[in-house]
Amino acid sequence: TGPSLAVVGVTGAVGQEFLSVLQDRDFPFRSIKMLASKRSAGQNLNFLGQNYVVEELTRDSFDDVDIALFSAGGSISKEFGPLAVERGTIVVDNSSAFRMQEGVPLVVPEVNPEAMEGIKVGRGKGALIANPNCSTIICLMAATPLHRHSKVLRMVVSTYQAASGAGAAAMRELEQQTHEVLEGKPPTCKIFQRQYAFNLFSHNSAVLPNGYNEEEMKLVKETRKIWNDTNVKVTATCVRVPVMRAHAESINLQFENPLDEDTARDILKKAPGLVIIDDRTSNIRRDVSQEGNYGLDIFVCGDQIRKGAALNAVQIAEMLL
Ligand code: 11C
Repeated sequence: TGPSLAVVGVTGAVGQEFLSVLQDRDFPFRSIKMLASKRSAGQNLNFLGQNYVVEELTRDSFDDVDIALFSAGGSISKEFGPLAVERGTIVVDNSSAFRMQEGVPLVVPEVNPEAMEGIKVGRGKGALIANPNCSTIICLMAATPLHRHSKVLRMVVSTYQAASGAGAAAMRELEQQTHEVLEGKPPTCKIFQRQYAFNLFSHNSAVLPNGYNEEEMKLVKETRKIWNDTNVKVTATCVRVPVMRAHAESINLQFENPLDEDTARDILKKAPGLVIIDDRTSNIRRDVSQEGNYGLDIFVCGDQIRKGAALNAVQIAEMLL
C-alpha cells in the first residue's frame, strides 16, 4: 500500500540519500522506480532487501507514478518535470529549475507548509514542488523561529560549504586530492578546476553581473519567497571549504523588535528539527555592533545531503499523503 514512487538521479549523492531517508522514515509505498541516465541504466541496486535494476529515464517513465523525487540537475528537471506533471505525477524537485517560478511552492516543511496546501496524492492531479537550495534550507531552519518571534529586517549570511553540495564526484575529488597533496603530488582538478584540498574559494557557481555568485543570490531570492516577504534584506557570501558533507553558516540577524540572547536560545531549543549546541564556542551571541537587543549572531550547521536535500524532499512527500 501507499503511493508509487520514482527516484530520478538515483545513483547520485542525493539520489542515494533519498533511498536511505525513505528507509529510515519507513515511508510507505507500493512500488518504486529507480531512474537515472542511460550511462547508469542497468546497474543493480539493493533497497530494503530487494534487488532493483536502474532504468533509463525516458518520456514514458512516469506512467502510474504518484510521487517522483528528482535530483539529476536542472536540465533534466526542466525536460522531464513538466512531462511527469502532465501524467499526473507530483514532482518534488531538488534542482533550481522551478524554484522561483510563480505558482511553484518552494517549501521547507518546518517553515512554510502552507505553501503546498491542496496538493495531495490521490486527487488525480500532477504538480511541481521545489526543494530550496541547501544553504537556504539550513539557514531558514534556524532563522525562521526567531523571525516569527521578532521580524527579521536584515540578514547577513556567510557560508562554509561542503563538497557534497557539488555531488558525489566532488566528494571523491576532495578525497583523492587530499591523498595527492599529502603525498606531494599535484592534485587532480576535474570538478572545480583548482586545488580543493587544504584550500577555500568562492562558491563555484556562475558569477552574475552584480558580482554575487548564483549560490549567494539563491539565498537572497529564495528567502524572500519562502518567507513571503519581499522587503527582507538579505546578503550572502558563499565559500566552498574542504569538508565532506555538512554546510556551516554564520548568520547575522537584525530584528524589528528587541530579541535577547536568552529568549533566542529558548525559542531555538523548542524549534522542530534543531539541536542547540550552545557551549559558547558555537555562538548564539548578541551582536555588539548593534544597539540594545536588535541584533544576534548565530552559527548553524546542517547535513547538506540530508536536511539540505533528501530529507527535506521526503518530508515534503510525507505531507502529500
Ligand atoms: C552547493 N547548494 O552546495 C549548492 C549546490 O541550487 O540546488 C546545489 C545547487 C542548487 O554547492
